[in-house]
Amino acid sequence: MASRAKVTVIGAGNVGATTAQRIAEAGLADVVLVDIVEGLPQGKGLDLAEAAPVVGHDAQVIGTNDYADTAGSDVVVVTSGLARQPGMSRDDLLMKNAGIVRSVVEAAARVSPEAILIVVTNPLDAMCHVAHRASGFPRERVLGMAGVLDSARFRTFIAQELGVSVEDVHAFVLGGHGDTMVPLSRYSTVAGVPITELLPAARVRALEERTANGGAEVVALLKTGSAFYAPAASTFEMVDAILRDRKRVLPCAVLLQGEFGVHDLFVGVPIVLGRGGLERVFEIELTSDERTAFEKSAAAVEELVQKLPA
Ligand code: NAI
Ligand code: 2OP
Repeated sequence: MASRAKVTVIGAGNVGATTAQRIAEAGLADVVLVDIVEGLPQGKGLDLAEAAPVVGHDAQVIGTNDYADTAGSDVVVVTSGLARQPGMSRDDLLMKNAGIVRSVVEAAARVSPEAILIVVTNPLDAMCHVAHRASGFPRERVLGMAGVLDSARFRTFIAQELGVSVEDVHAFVLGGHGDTMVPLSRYSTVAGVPITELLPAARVRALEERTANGGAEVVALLKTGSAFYAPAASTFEMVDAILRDRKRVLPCAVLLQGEFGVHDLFVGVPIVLGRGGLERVFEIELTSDERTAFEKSAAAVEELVQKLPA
């Protein structure tokens, strides 16, 4: 009988621990939770393992500070990083998280050379570049999670606006994970009908803007942290698509090599996601306005990437 898959989640904070919980409770894979803080991943890992008899799953969950325990992972999720502190500029955060992502990816890739990496740490698209370089993995095995989350937010707002089930709402948000993200309303549908045919243009615009501010809206409410339930659910969806080879069409940050007219830059686009990771970039036609917005978003990512140390 085949053994369960193994997923390492680096960073046992809000997003990491909640992602570990989802993976284990779905019985999808054994989970190794890693953090730099001693005791934190061990404590959360033990707590999650002790929930198993009640939840009714057999996945193993452990916590560790030692990358040896992560060896042979099928998927490695990177959530380790700092939140922006008062007095810290965006660039300070970029440099600090780049250092963290580089070191954890180097350590994890050394012992799991065949793993697929899912990067979550912000600034997302720039951190994908760091992970790609640090791992030396091919682009098929380095993916960023943001588009699934941003699209989930857009779907939520559309469903609430129209009073319909979220299940019947599909949406695509492309571009970088930031203010310049590109919610594609023309491709966002309720039971196959584009929302541009169901809502006045001003309402569509308002939903797009709320989506682009979705992360900030939660931060403003929480005050001491950022969103983690929807980010963890979105990361889980990617892990599930990979381990169960589902060929899901999901917006993910991937290294574009000419697709959508972009070269050597991680940006969010729809892809076919399966056991091979990025199996195909799912190219769609953009209008000239959509293309302009996408190019602006890609330029914002490029600006951050240029600031990264070589
Ligand atoms: P958190 O602060 O709760 O957890 C971060 C964890 O990383 C902490 O436990 C910390 O000890 C750990 N850590 C720091 N340096 C480390 C190292 N060198 N090795 C191992 N662990 C280390 O933060 P949260 O809420 O879990 O967010 C994590 C990251 O994910 C942040 O950068 C956040 O901005 C980002 N994020 C990205 C989203 C996206 O859509 N891509 C959505 C939500 C969060
Ligand atoms: C979010 O969108 C903080 O990137 C994070 O919630």
